[in-house]
Amino acid sequence: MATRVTTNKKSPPAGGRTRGSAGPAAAARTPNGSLAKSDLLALYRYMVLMREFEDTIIRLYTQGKIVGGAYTGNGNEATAVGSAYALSDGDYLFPMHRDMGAHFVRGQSVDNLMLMHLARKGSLTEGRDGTGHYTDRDLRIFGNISHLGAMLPVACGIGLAVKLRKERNVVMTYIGDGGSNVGEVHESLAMASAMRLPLVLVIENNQYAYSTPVSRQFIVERLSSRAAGYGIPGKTVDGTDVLAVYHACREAVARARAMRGPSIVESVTMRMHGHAAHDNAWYVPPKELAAWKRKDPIARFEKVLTGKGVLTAAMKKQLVAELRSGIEKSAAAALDLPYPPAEDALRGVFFEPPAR
Ligand SMILES: Cc1ncc(C[n+]2csc(CCOP(=O)(O)OP(=O)(O)O)c2C)c(N)n1
Ligand SMILES: [Mg+2]
Repeated sequence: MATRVTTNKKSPPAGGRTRGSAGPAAAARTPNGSLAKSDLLALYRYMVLMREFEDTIIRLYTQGKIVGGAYTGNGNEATAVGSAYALSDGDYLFPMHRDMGAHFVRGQSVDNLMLMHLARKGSLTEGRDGTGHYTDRDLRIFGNISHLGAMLPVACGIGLAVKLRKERNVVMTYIGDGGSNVGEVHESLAMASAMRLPLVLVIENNQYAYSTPVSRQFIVERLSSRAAGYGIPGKTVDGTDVLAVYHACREAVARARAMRGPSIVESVTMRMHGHAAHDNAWYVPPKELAAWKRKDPIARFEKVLTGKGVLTAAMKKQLVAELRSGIEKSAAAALDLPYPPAEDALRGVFFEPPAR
């Protein structure tokens, strides 16, 4: 496996396949990690893309075109995008179910993610799964499986491989406030810290684990304070502020790349929808939701960009129209494709001896 460390970013896709294209941010990054205007616009674009894509997923679900669950990261756009943007080409991403924007930042196409959600033939799992549970080895994206925390030991394994091969890549992974309590998270952090693995764990504290509020999950003030138990840095950031997330993750990534070991970044935000499309979140007090609505990550970043003169109302309108049309085309094309044949469902599950 070749070592690849560059600061190239993929072009934010409007829909369609965009693999391998270097984005406007490619050469603009300064060594201290400060962001050029093109980076700011790229971050904004990825966040809007995530919101637009997921709004479409919810619509397709309510139309009965997506079977199973439909999970979205409304409220998590700054966390998903800001964190993944701190990575470089050749790094590894282990996203969770609220991190659609991170897939896009790492170069995944709208088409591929649409095919995944619609479980159509030709999707990355050949239609066997209707969410983001896939692996794309080319892009070094290792998607989550249902069992919370189960991918953390796998992320550690990749980190160990990177270290043994003397590569300089970083593994970024995520866990929710609820998932942060499972045993594998502790086991993985114990191993990663003792072995100084190049791991960044983003804890997405979005106030709820399904219907359980954080007040009933733990009594520490900050989940990042748990880092002390592993002797590693832990930082808490405002998860509705994409720049705060980016800078905290960038620091953690730099530490990991220097083989100084793992870090925890706790990103505090709100899950603005129910657990999934089937859950109307009746248990969330309306006042709590309303307070977080005022901190919408996209609206918040829009204000920053408008204030800096980087974004205008006309640019925003054009961007949204362009992204929507790309997503619509992608959905229409995927809906035209068949489901995979039923007899294919078990393929790739059990060992298949080579044909004689
Ligand atoms: C080990 C395990 N326990 C329980 C579940 C069922 N489950 C799926 S998502 C979820 C809530 C997760 O909450 P959190 O980790 O805070 O992430 P969020 O959905 O809020 O982003 C639960 C309980 C599971 N998938 N895996
Ligand atoms: Mg949660």
